[in-house]
Amino acid sequence: MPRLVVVSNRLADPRKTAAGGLAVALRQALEASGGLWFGWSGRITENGTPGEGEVTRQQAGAVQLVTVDLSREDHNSYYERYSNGVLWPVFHYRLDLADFDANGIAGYRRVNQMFAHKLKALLRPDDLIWVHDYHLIPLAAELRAMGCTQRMGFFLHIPLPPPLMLAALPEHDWLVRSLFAYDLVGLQSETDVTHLTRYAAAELGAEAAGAHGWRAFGKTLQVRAFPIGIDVDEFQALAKGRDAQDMYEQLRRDYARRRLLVGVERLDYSKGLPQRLKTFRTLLQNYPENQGSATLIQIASPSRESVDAYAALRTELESLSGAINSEYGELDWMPLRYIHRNVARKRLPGMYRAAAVALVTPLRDGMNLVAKEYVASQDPQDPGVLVLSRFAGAAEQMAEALLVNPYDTARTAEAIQRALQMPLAERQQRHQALLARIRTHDVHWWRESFLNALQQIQTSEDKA
Ligand code: GDG
Repeated sequence: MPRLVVVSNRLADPRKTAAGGLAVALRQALEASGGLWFGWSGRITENGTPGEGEVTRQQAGAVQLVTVDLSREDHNSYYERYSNGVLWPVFHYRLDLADFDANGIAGYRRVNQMFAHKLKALLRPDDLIWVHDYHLIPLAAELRAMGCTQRMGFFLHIPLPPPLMLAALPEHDWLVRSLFAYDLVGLQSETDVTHLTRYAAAELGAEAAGAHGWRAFGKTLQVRAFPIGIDVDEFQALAKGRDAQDMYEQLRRDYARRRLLVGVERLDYSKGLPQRLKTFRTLLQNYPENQGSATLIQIASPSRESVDAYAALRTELESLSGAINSEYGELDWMPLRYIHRNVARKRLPGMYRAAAVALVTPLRDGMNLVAKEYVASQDPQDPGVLVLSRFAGAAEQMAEALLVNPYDTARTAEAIQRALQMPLAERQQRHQALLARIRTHDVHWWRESFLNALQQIQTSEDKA
């Protein structure tokens, strides 16, 4: 195998055991090829010059970690204003939340150029380059402009919106054109693939070229779905650990006479949290037998707090959870435990296992790994039920979950009620089918399928 070069905005330190499945999977591939992982260091230099950043090199076993610092101005424009203030909302179908006037695009291009420049100096002719996520869409185009002909693949972790919505981005043409500098673009779902290829045909005049191939302005690109998975074995091992067991036993004790529901995510407007809390209130209202019993533990870990839309969401959630608890709470029971803090990863499987129902109801999500983690954590003899939004990429693979429209609070509440009352045999059947699928399509399968597809593409003579 050629040397693998992974580029992502942030690096997960592969030496830390708290790293998640994705970091573990990438580390294994990087170790096997003596690879290089390149990205932002996480450091911001207050008075740094835009477009310049100090490079740090570290060795972690067989893997070389190379990171670049960002100036305050670059961080602000590339990361906050453009990546998180424009691309994230548009790609999650939230044109209303995108700040198109924030002028981050110049910084976005500048940082991609700087990364390309620094990375080029480290590349070998036969490297395999794998770029991750929306922060770095134009990276390959910048590398090609500098004469790099290595094979390059890109994986988008977030959804790709329908063509007309993508076209709302002032820079849509430039952005999608720059994807054609890659040899392979991987997306989370078939829906995303359809959106990108329809956009390319309609807006760029691209034509189909063989299986998965699209050709425009003399360049050929393969576009395919590679739904990301979790490391099922690693997660199940975590579930057997002391921390997860303690969490499980404590929750089972505390809620022995009650039904536990759980939701876990970063506090983000794509995750449908206000709708979820309203749905939970509807459940208590429409099915009053749940009063005094059903308890939702909602973890919303802090995320991107400097972006305005996130601060507003936080206020809305605090007010909603206060209202639900004061309306329905009893002296000995509070319906909602809303926690705006990070929970240790080692404890998560215990919490998942103790919950009769998981609510994974994003308004739009690339994949959603929590849905898969919940399934992996269950006791196959007595599994809980997954209530999953049809708008999560995971829904394409997880049809045995109860699929819901999170905007429809009454019917989602009905689905939750059904989940709470589901007979054991049906729960077992659904869980067995889901577990089998997330096992075959785990994170290792994802990595290997992407890298095999990339390696099989002929070298990129038409790219430079
Ligand atoms: C992007 C895409 C796609 C959450 N809260 C805590 C915590 N988490 C962990 C979960 C899970 C991960 O974070 C979240 O993964 P998701 O897939 O749900 O969502 P994003 O962060 O938005 O990720 C998404 C993913 O990329 C991969 O391609 O699936 O669609 O948006 O692992 O367990 N972990 C800990 N404490 C928390 O409080 N320790």
